[in-house]
Amino acid sequence: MKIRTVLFSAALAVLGSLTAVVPASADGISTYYLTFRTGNLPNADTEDPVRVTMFGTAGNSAPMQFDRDFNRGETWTSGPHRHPSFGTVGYISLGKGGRESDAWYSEYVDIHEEATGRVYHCAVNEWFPKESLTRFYACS
Ligand SMILES: [Ca+2]
Repeated sequence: MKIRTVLFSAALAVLGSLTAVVPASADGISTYYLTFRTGNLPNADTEDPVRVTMFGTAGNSAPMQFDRDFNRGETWTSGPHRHPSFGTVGYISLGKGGRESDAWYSEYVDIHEEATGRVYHCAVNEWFPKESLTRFYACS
């Protein structure tokens, strides 16, 4: 128990030093825009819901769900989304529901953080099958 407490404190200290170098708005709330690129391939579009959670050095976003038609060859931006800053974005989980049994080809998800001006590129370049599926993708 003692060792766990020490490790936890050390982890908090590391997180604290990481967040200290990331500029955020005065109230600690950041504004994010998410851009989804759907491939220009036959059947690449989907009517199934798409879900994203963003993971950073200081926590993660709430799970977000997008209930809309993602069209073939489309680049679509969602936002603004206001959320407590979670530091430098490292990866996302990207999922697609299976309600409509509609496969989807995602090329990438870009995350624009307004306060820092940073754009994180999360390359996907994969099919999501008809069934519900969630995978993790690195962002840089
Ligand atoms: Ca499709």
